[in-house]
Formats: sequence, structure tokens, C-alpha cells
Amino acid sequence: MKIILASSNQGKLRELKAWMKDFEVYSFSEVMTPFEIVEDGDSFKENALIKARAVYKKLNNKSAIVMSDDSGISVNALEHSPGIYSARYAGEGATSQENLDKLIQTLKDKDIKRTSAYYTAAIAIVCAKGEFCVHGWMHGDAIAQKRGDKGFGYDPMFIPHGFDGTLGELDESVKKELSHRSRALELAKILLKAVV
Ligand code: ITT
Repeated sequence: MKIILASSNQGKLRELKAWMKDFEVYSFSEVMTPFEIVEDGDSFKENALIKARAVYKKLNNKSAIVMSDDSGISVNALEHSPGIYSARYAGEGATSQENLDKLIQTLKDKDIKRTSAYYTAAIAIVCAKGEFCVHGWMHGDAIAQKRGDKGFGYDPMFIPHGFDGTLGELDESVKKELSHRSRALELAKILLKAVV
């Protein structure tokens, strides 16, 4: 089964491709000229559907199956921000390093060293059978420092429940087992089997 991933985020693409070994997976930039998708939804679900829909429409191939991932980190003490704004927390066009630094600085400004946080992933599938969306979450703590260089995005400041290290320090197998993305993917794989 051939699946097109509507994402330009290299960290996500690496994880999605590694975790979907039993499927033939391509990023949309491998099958078409990449184009800008405006993510102006009010939820992870809406933004995931906007991305998958845009790529499905552009492919103009009824039998295509397009999958997208909209995700982010939410810090309870910051009224659940940055949430859906995780990719542009430090401003439009900000790098993941700038977003990470800004979240650490925001915690430091509030004198917070460690606090509850969670990641959310919404995975959307758009194909001839319709539009679908599933979610996954990972809970833990955000800390006001970077530790480790594994993973991507906010991983160096996130400690999953039950561990001492950040996702930047822990073996990648831990994230693969526990993450918001893998939990959403487990459900997405069930959906995929139903839509082909
Ligand atoms: P696409 O829309 O092209 O998929 P994006 O980076 O713009 O890429 P999002 O709008 O979903 O994707 O933004 C999610 C941001 O949240 C992303 O840029 C990361 O910084 C962060 N994020 C999401 N999942 C993460 C994870 O597993 N580990 C670390 N950071 C993550």
C-alpha cells in the first residue's frame, strides 16, 4: 500500500517512515513540487485535515492515500501553550531551535524549573473512502533546560512519565514505544487496513 505523507518536517518524516515499515511510504516532496499549506485551523485535528486534504487535492489521483501529522507540546502552567502554535512559538518561520529556546526562556522567566506537559499528535488520512483523524498523547514534564540531542523539536526539554532522562537523552526506542505519534499511528494503521 502506497502512502503519501503530507509533511515537510524531517523529524516527523523520519519517525513516521521508521514506524511504518510495513507500508510503502513517501513524503509529498518526493512525488510533487512542495507547496505552502496554510495551517489556519483551531485544533490539531483541523490542521492535520487541512494538510492531508491539500496534498490529496494536488495529487489529483483518486486512489491515493494521504496521511498527515499535526502535533505539538502543551505546558499546563502556560495555559496549555504553545499547543497548536508549537511550530511558530518564536514567530512565523522560526526554527525548531528558536522555538525550543523560547519555551525554555518562558519557563525560566516564570521561575519554573520543571512542570507538567504533554505532546499531542493528530494523524489525518484522506483517501477515496473519506477523511479520518485519530489522536495520541504522551504525558510528562517540561524542564527549563536542554538535555541531549536525540529526537527533534522540543524533545531535549521533555521528560516522559516514568523516566529520568529527556527524549533528547533516552534511547530512541523509548519514544517509539511511548510517543503521541506512535499511539496515534497505532490507530491510523487500523484505519488504513479498513480503507484499502
Ligand atoms: P508539517 O506541518 O510539514 O508536518 P511542522 O513542523 O510545521 O511540519 P506542525 O505544524 O505539526 O508541523 O508543528 C509541530 C511542531 O511541534 C514541530 O515543529 C515540533 O517543533 C513540535 N513537535 C511535534 N512533535 C514533536 C515531537 O515528537 N518531538 C518534538 N517536537 C515535536
